Amino acid sequence: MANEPLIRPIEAAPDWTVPQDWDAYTPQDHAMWDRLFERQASMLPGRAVSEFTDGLDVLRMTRKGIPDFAELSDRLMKLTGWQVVAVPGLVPDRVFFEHLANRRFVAARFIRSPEQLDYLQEPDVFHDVFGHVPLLAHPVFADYMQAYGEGGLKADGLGAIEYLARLYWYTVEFGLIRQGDALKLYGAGIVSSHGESLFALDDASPNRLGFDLKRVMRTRYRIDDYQQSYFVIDSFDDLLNHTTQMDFTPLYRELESLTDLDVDTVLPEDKVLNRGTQAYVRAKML
Ligand code: HBI
Ligand code: FE
Repeated sequence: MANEPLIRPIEAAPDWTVPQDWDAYTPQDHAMWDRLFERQASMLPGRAVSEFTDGLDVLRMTRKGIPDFAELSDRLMKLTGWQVVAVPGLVPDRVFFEHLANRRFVAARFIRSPEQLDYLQEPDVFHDVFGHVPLLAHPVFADYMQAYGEGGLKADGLGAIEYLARLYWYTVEFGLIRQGDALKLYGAGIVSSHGESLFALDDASPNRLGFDLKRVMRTRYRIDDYQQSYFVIDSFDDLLNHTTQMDFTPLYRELESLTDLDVDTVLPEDKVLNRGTQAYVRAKML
């Protein structure tokens, strides 16, 4: 999350966009995309929500190489009215929300180096495009992302960005969804990570709790390792209803009077699907 001041590079437009400059990618860049893509595409069917894998197909993302944002935008525009625009890296919160509210998804254009195969601090084009873009082809999720951007612009004026950032974190980035009796992945931070795609579904360590808007907005998150709690939605319709049928202003006021919750807290009133052992973090602390 962008808390430190960011400086707009001189080559970026006032809205922070830059040309993707697709022709500048090297064969090594494309090979890195293909390597990451193949590793995820072979394990995600059955683990990721079907809307995610459908998105890869309808957007023709199954073809080799780093996607051309202009071509992706053409396809997305016809399906849900979204575009993908390139930015140099993290952008200020307001700029980010402004783009989302206008159905533009901002994506990094650089790709990680081989040393960063499994972990990198800043989102790269694989995280941003493979992780986030497929669900933008789904009409309900597409509307949720726009509503999030609009909510962000309002939250900014109310000093409540942190609460809204938590909602983004525990849904768009690290969300799980229930389909029938099974849990599936939909968060971009999970589906773009090989390790977390296994951990989030299969490991006994993390809590898996039913989604509750106020509960999520109270909960801190960690940016340096796998999550210690995941929140499970029942459907994308449900998620959209939470954000569009509610005025968050009274909720923010209430949240200010409540304590923040730690990453591993389980409350008596939580809908606990799995109570985590937290063995993964404990082992790391030894
Ligand atoms: N910028 N490029 C980029 N990508 C993000 O996901 C992003 C950002 N700036 C701010 C931001 N996310 C978050 O702080 C908001 O969700 C609150
Ligand atoms: Fe992301």
